[in-house]
Amino acid sequence: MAQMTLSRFLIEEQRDKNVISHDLRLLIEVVSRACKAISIAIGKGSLAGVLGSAGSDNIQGEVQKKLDVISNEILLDANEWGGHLAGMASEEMELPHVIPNRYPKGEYLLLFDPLDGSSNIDVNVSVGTIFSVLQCPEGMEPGEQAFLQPGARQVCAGYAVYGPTTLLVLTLGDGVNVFTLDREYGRFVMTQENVRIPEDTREFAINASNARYWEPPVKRYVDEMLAGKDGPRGEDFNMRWVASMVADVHRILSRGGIFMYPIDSKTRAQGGKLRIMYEANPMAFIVEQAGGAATDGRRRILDIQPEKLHQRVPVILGSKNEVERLASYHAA
Ligand code: AHM
Ligand code: MG
Repeated sequence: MAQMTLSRFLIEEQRDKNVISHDLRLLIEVVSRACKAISIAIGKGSLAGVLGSAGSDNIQGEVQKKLDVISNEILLDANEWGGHLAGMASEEMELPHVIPNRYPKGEYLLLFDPLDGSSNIDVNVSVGTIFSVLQCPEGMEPGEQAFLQPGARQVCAGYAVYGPTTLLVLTLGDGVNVFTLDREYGRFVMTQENVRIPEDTREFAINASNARYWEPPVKRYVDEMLAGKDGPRGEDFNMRWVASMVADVHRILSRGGIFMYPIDSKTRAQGGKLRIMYEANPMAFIVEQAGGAATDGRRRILDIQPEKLHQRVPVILGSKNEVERLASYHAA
């Protein structure tokens, strides 16, 4: 059979299965093209002078890397003229981006973290783009309020991971598929269909340097894993932490695992570390669609009603049985 390119896949989802609208197909095509452009910019690295910091801070007070700014611009430029969007919001911008009046407007809202894990960029470790798509509520202006919908309302979510290969992982709410960038032809080709996350795992991901700040349930859970064969779990566990959420989540999608950025006394005042709208929600949607689970410890992430665009949230996601075990420690 001919290769299943992303374009063909999307056309069939629209025309044959009626899973997506014409405009949503266009939106995903445009986002995938932007991810290709980001992949090319990242791939040039020092040769194009794109590494290092941009000399500015973003709304979260974090230092912006040149590639954070470049990736944000690429996504904005690619998406504003197509007529498929009502508005866009990004980790790198305080307020939603207004579609200029000279362009037509559509019904979708696009949210993104243009370059997640960008602190890894200068050391040549995998980074990625995370995106989430919502519908703009009818009759509502695409200001901040329109974006504040629980993750369960997402109509599409995905991420690109710029690693040894560039991958695009996508869900339309009907399973998860993985597409690999064929650099010679410049197109994404489906390389994994309907990915499933194993329900059990012996691998965990957490920034252990925060251990002294953790809450008792997280401390208990990690201590039990660290005790290995001799502890209550009766088996050994392995730890992996890339510090790029996309890379860590992609490993979990590929072979199982549990990812944790829980609430702790260091991040309590700000509500957690990761952002709900363009990090936790899209990843939670993908993970659930692949048979995994995602919680903040006490609530399903996708059920949380966000109150602010840049709101943070604790995140625990991955292999179902492990996520449920840690949630049960929170409930105990
Ligand atoms: P970023 O969006 O500014 O890159 O921050 C998010 C990143 C995640 O990719 C990763 O999981 C986490 O922050 C890393 O945190 P830490 O610095 O504690 O290892
Ligand atoms: Mg991020």
